Amino acid sequence: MNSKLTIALSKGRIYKDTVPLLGAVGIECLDDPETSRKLILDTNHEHIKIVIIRAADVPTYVQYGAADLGVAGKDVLMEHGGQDLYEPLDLRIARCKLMVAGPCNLPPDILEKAPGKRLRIATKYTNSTRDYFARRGIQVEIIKLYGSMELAPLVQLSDLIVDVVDTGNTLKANGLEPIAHMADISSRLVVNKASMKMKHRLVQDFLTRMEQAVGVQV
Ligand code: PRT
Ligand code: MG
Repeated sequence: MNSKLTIALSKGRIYKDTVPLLGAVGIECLDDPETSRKLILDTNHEHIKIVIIRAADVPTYVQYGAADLGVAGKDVLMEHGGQDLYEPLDLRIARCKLMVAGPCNLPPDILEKAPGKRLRIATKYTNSTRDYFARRGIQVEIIKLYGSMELAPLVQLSDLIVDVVDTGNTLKANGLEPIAHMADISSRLVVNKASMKMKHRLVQDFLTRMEQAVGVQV
């Protein structure tokens, strides 16, 4: 039986919030991704490695089995579609909300009242945005961006944006406000389907201990 485990994490929020949970199950990183340039990090367990990748790439690495496990935001998982992944555990970290937002001076019923033209929406969450508006029968034009969505309405690139919001300070600082709540977001532990079968004992043991760590955390 293959007894190695690879866990995919992204730098920043997710790494910062996952480290205490891993610590609670006895796994410690021997390198700090914020200061090291290494992309494969050793841990205090010879057979457990951590790979550091972009947040949006975590589901892809786990889907293809390049990592057995990963931690990804629900926003990223909804966008990916979740093919070939199990999503067994809500880690309740990196919480935020996926929201439609726009300039503060817009009429509050902007979404219900068709403004006579298609609303333009700038976002990196194109799939979630398309689904959300299609389910409500609202015609929109979606403009794909890779970041700094808050800028788009300020320079008339779009009428609205769809983005994750935590404190709302970034919206406020740019004269924007939330218009509709699309989903509550937190990060999930995802597992490759083949790893779940082939490394069942190892993965199941890890999951059980992580579940306990999450229980203690809340
Ligand atoms: O940054 P990079 O382009 O590499 O990738 P990423 O933005 O996908 O990664 P990262 O690390 O920024 O976010 C990882 C995950 O954290 C996301 O997929 C979400 O699930 C979750 N998360 C939680 C957030 C936030 N809170 C959050 N506030 N992701 C992003 N933000 C952004 C927000 O969009 C705003 O621009 O942070 C900014 C500050 O937010 P406010 O509302 O507190 O001002
Ligand atoms: Mg970011």
